[in-house]
Amino acid sequence: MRSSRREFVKRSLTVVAGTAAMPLYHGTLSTAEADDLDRATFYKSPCRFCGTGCGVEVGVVDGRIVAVRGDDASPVNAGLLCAKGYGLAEVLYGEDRLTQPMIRNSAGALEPATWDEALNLIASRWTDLISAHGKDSVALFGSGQWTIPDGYAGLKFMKAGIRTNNLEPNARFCMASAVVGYLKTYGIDEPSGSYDDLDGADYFFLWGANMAEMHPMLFNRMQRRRQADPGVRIINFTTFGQMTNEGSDENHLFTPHSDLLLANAFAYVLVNEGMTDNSFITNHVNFRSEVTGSDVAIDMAAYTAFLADYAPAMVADRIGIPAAEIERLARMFGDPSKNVMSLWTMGVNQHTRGVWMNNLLHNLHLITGKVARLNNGPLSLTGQPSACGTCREVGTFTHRLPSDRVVANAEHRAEMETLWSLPAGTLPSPADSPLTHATAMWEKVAAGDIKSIWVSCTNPYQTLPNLNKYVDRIRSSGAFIIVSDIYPSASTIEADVVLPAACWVEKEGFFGNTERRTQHFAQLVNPPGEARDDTWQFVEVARRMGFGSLFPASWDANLARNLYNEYRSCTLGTKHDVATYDDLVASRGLRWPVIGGVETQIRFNSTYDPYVSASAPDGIEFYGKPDGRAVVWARPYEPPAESPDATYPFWLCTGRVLEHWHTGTMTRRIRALHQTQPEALAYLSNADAASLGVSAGDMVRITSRRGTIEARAALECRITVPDGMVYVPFFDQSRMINLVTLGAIDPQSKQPDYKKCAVQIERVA
Ligand SMILES: Nc1nc2c(c(=O)[nH]1)N[C@H]1C(S)=C(S)[C@@H](COP(=O)(O)OP(=O)(O)OC[C@H]3O[C@@H](n4cnc5c(=O)[nH]c(N)nc54)[C@H](O)[C@@H]3O)O[C@H]1N2
Ligand SMILES: Nc1nc2c(c(=O)[nH]1)N[C@H]1C(S)=C(S)[C@@H](COP(=O)(O)OP(=O)(O)OC[C@H]3O[C@@H](n4cnc5c(=O)[nH]c(N)nc54)[C@H](O)[C@@H]3O)O[C@H]1N2
Ligand code: SF4
Ligand SMILES: [Mo]
Repeated sequence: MRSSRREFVKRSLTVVAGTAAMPLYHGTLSTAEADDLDRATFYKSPCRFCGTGCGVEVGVVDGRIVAVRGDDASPVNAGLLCAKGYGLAEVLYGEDRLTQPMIRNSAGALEPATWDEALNLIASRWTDLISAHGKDSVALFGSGQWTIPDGYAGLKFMKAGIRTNNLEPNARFCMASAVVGYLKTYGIDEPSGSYDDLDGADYFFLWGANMAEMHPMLFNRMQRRRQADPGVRIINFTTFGQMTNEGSDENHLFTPHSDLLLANAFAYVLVNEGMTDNSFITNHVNFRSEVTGSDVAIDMAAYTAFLADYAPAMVADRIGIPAAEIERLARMFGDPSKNVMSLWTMGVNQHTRGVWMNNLLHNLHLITGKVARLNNGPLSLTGQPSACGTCREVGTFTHRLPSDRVVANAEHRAEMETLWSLPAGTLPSPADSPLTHATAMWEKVAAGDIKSIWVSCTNPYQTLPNLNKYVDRIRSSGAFIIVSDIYPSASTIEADVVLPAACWVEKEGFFGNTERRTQHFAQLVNPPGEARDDTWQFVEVARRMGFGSLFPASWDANLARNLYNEYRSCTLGTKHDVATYDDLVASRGLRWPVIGGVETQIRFNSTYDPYVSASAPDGIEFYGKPDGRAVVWARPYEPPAESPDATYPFWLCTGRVLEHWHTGTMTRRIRALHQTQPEALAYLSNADAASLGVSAGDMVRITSRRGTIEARAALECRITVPDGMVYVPFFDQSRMINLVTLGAIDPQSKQPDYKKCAVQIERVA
């Protein structure tokens, strides 16, 4: 009975997408017998996977999830889901779920333990370390896959309890450049517009985003827009061919890292051909330059002079796109009769000048007035389901506090101390506890300065760049490693304590997606065995360390809800006001700022946004900046940290494929997805393969100055790379490409560049 129930039965799944390259489905995918499915009760939840934040309906029978379908009532996806969304139920039911805490014994083996033993051990080790080495000897490394209460509890525990700034998320590797980009340009994080703009824009420019595979639902909305209006165009700038190419009208391959030239060349054309919106510029824009760390005001004339180096004819060869094409595309962008969106993801953010590249894209919209207006705007796509809601809005970074408050600002710390009823001076300033971004934090662990780190809902032993720099040194440093996960992973292997976590709808939670939408989900099923949610884990250790007053016992019956309510109080009046608990339970999410229960579709525009002052010229005010004006930044080209040379002649680009989520811990347990992509391949061009003597399926060795791996070669298939490049996804624990990647970071956002480094390739004999 049980095993037949587990058989994967397809029920009326209809492919509805615009292109074969990017299937979206409508229907119910169920593991249940027909009778059982009839008995299922369906509950709403946001999807566990990507930052799109699709609404799913989860069918439960006898305490088990038996079906998943798209939520017709969700304004994000209107009933459709991608293949990962349909795999959600299987994520919970892999045979090797972690169900019991484990502690490494003196013989070096992980041994089952009780929660009390595990939590007491963590609390006593951390208390001892803090008294011997100070509060900055411990650290918490979290995740954009944390719920809002997980992140809020983790932040309060570390900053208000332990009083250390040693808190960072994996989101540092993901959208730190986008955050600093928004802050530098608008003075406030996250986009002005929303997904609604996808339904009305005329031209979509993709600047380094494989949307068909990574944000399939949003690509589908663009396809629907394109089908409805023959004038719509999708222009895909990319460094290699992927599924997104098939759904785009134009694909333009550019040289890695030359995007800085390309965006400035666009600006050159717009400015020099009079395609700028001068009244928008006069009313809403300042020009600044921050080339060598000195941030200075400039004017339009100086900006125009700066752009002189970026005439298409002068830079086209280095970009790899003909000058006439760049001019044609820039004119499309500037056409005053067209609504234009820019979209980008890791191509732009994982970049040693990711912040600059973000600013350059905002520039194009500001000089043409195509921002803060319906169907227009730059939209940075977020990767993880709550990178926005948890990491950015709650502020689970070393330097941040809730709602764009920062640790370095004494007033912000004081506001949080008041909200949390803490004595003045409780929250550590950067002088009390240094700000340590993610890769620097791991360097401190490797160097023995941080003596213990708690890894929660992330898998850094597979995803940190340049892993060889860290792993052996961490082992010999003797650091005490705590890992909370739902499955065994590259990180749990290294742990001294493993904590089994409850996943997604095994707990109550809240996620915040790319378009500022906060969404609630209820606990629908029990976690397996003794697994417990991350919030509970933090609260329990905090209490055992004497910080119980931060998390009153009276909250316990509704811990997530109480934490959310307290978090909400930190957002009120900050222009980040999130919705009430009840409104979230009753709705399919609401986009902040939410004032009087009403969400905000477009920020900075008085038609939609109550924070815009009545006197704002033409109803637009970039209120994140004191003078209400956004900044157009002069940002020059700067070469990448490493480029191919005679010894390491290939570009290595790394990233994802449709079927897998990051390190594959979840998607490798979704049978259909795992079977489609069982191992990570090394994608090569035919010409390079021929000159290397490599055929499809041969093993190749990929070596950089930092490390080496072997992988099977793939040629001319779904992913096509230009000559001189190899692409390797990072989902496969047996093909750890981060042994090879570069650790270089953007000096402003501290985000690593995983998209380019130099490697040599040889056939494995
Ligand atoms: N199926 C699936 N979906 C996911 C995820 C997943 O693991 N699997 N993860 C989610 C997360 S957390 C994230 S961050 C997103 C990632 O989403 P994406 O960023 O779309 O995906 P990646 O594979 O990381 O990056 C591939 C892109 O990088 C661009 N690129 C490479 N080099 C350069 C360059 O020098 N400049 C520019 N401008 N672009 C360049 C390529 O052109 C390509 O479009 O996906 C989210 N969605
Ligand atoms: N080479 C290369 N490396 C990259 C990137 C790249 O493009 N190229 N991209 C970077 C980016 S953008 C990102 S976002 C990171 C992602 O990097 P990671 O966050 O390290 O990767 P995930 O596989 O998402 O790890 C999440 C872990 O949490 C576990 N988990 C799932 N649900 C729960 C839960 O509810 N609680 C707990 N405690 N655990 C849970 C999963 O099993 C998994 O092991 O990778 C970065 N690394
Ligand atoms: S597009 Fe993203 S949020 Fe939507 S179903 Fe797919 S993985 Fe889930
Ligand atoms: Mo990400």
